Amino acid sequence: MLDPRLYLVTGDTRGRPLADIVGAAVDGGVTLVQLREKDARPDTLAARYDELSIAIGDTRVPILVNDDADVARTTGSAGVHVGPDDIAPAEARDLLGADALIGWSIHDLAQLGDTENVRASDYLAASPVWATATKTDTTAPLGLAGVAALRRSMPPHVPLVAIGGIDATNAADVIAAGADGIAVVSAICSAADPEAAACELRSTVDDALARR
Ligand code: 3NM
Repeated sequence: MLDPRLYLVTGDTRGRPLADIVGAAVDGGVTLVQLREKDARPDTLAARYDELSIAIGDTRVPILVNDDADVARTTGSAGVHVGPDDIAPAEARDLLGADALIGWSIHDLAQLGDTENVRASDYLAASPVWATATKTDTTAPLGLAGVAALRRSMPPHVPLVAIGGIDATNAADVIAAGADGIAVVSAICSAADPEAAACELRSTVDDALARR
């Protein structure tokens, strides 16, 4: 079952072991994890997946792999998240099967016209909401109005997560704009206390969802 409320995408951990950060974040309330290591070779990515899988134990929090559907398949991960430079969601679905979780980055309203790939996706990720130092080669920021416009134009049953520049100070605004969850890198990976950061974000999201 996909719970998109608090989605941790892995990134710079300030020198701390990634598995420790992810384990702590899941203890703090993360509901979904994406292993994202842009320059890693497939075997390194697979080894990292195994570490994360051990770190989250029997919590059943799904771990998706960024970009690499082959690593997602060989590791037995929950699925894959793909963007514009990767294979399409429909292709990932063919490769990974009906039970896999497939996420797709959405950068503008026009992309929603690609109904085959929208249909193949379990969630869409509005990206980026705001400019972020974590990833600078993004498309133009959507802002809250862009998130709201995507939500209005999407199939209602498809969850929308929002990514890019989100932290505890603006997470509630993103949910109020129509996102069903937030995806963050630095707000957790760079936090001095990742478990506490996840806990704060999760309660902020839950409160904002309850107010809708
Ligand atoms: N994808 P932070 S922005 C991984 O726009 C990623 O597609 C983006 O990092 C996109 O939470 C982003 O530190 C990084 O702002 C988000």
